[in-house]
Amino acid sequence: MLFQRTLLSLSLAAFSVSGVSVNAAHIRRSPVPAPGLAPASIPVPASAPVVARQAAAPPAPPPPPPAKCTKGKKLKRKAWHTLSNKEKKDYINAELCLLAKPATLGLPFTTNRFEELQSIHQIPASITHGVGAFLPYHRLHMHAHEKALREECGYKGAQPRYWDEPRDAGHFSQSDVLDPVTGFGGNGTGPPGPGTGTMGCIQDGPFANVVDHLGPGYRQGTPHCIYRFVNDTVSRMSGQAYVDECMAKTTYLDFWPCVESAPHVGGHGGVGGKMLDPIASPGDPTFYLHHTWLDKIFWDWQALDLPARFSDISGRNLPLPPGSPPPAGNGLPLFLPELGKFPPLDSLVPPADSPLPHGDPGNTTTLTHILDMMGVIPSATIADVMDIGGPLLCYEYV
Ligand SMILES: *[C@@H]1O[C@H](CO)[C@@H](O)[C@H](O)[C@H]1NC(C)=O
Ligand SMILES: *[C@@H]1O[C@H](CO)[C@@H](O)[C@H](O)[C@H]1NC(C)=O
Ligand SMILES: *[C@@H]1O[C@H](CO)[C@@H](O)[C@H](O)[C@H]1NC(C)=O
Ligand SMILES: [Cu+2]
Repeated sequence: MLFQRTLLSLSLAAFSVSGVSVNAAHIRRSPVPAPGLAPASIPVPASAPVVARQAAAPPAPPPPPPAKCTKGKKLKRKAWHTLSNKEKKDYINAELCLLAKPATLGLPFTTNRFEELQSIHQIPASITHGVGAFLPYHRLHMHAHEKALREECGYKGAQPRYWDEPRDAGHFSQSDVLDPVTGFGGNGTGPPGPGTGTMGCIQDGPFANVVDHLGPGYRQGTPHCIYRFVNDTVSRMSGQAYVDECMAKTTYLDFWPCVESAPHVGGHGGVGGKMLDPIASPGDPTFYLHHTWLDKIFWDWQALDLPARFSDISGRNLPLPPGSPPPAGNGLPLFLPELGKFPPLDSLVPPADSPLPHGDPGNTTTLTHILDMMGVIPSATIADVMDIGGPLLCYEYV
């Protein structure tokens, strides 16, 4: 039991922070102002080129407010297994299109649009996991991915489909999601690629030849394949009993750690490999199906008590130190993936210039907390994403 607890806290605290400091370049890039919170430590270059550019150019007009979300405009997010083969193909082709589009934002070591979406998960990972912003951050990240598929790759379908994981819990290896023909390819049965340790590269499906430049962990610039290590036992933690355990929580403070532990780890560890990398896992496109399912759980929970749960947000802003005790469960067994072999533990230490949270008055996550999308889409506050039927997001689960 002690062993299991240590592992769970590792799997959660893989995200833990040690010695973060403000990344000034990253904050300057943020289009959302943080009133009164601009860190005094941002270095001003001697030649002050930023100031000079600002003086020459007229101030940019504020972006127009998002249009009202009406019932007819809501994008309908459906479960993957309910799609026709044509719908599945359209989604996968749009993902391949993101992989083929060049990167333009200057995010380190990114070569394409898909990696830019991965990068905005990797860079701030220490302030988006093990903290109150975990669910709102991933909600906006799913939306950024959806917007890119639709607006840049001609995807017409209603957005990131979700993986109805309780249906496949305990037998992920048989899931439609991992189908080699109509899905994302199967287990990593091939030889390990360079920099992947012992994890096998995926051999079939549309993503078998993808080369990813981000990860393991916070490492960058080490090209590798998508590797997987499907573990059906670990996938049991995506089962309905684990979801129900979270749905019964009555406050966000109890709800988010519940979701972040069993159902979250069930999907990441059930697929394994790249997906088990808490920092760089968006390098496996199944990440978006998994986190869209977690977002549905978040919304289903909010919908149990509206309007109160449009504003129920809390939690710490910085994760607990590694080795801290995991959140208390209610006795459901945990089937934790074997950690330590992959990703290498030293790749999970955040770099010293990792961003710090901003937008909150203190150390607790609030509605004014800023979710920084680093230029992939405009940044937003947690308040902006609490209602999936609000003007910014405008989608529903069907
Ligand atoms: C996935 O592949 C690995 C070997 O690469 C194997 O050890 C593991 O059992 C496989 N998973 C399943 C569910 O078959
Ligand atoms: C799958 O995970 C379980 C639970 O951690 C572990 O006991 C088992 O050895 C793993 N299976 C493989 C093939 O690694
Ligand atoms: C936030 O936490 C830091 C580090 O624990 C502490 O130094 C600081 O005083 C706290 N700030 C507030 C407003 O509580
Ligand atoms: Cu994440």
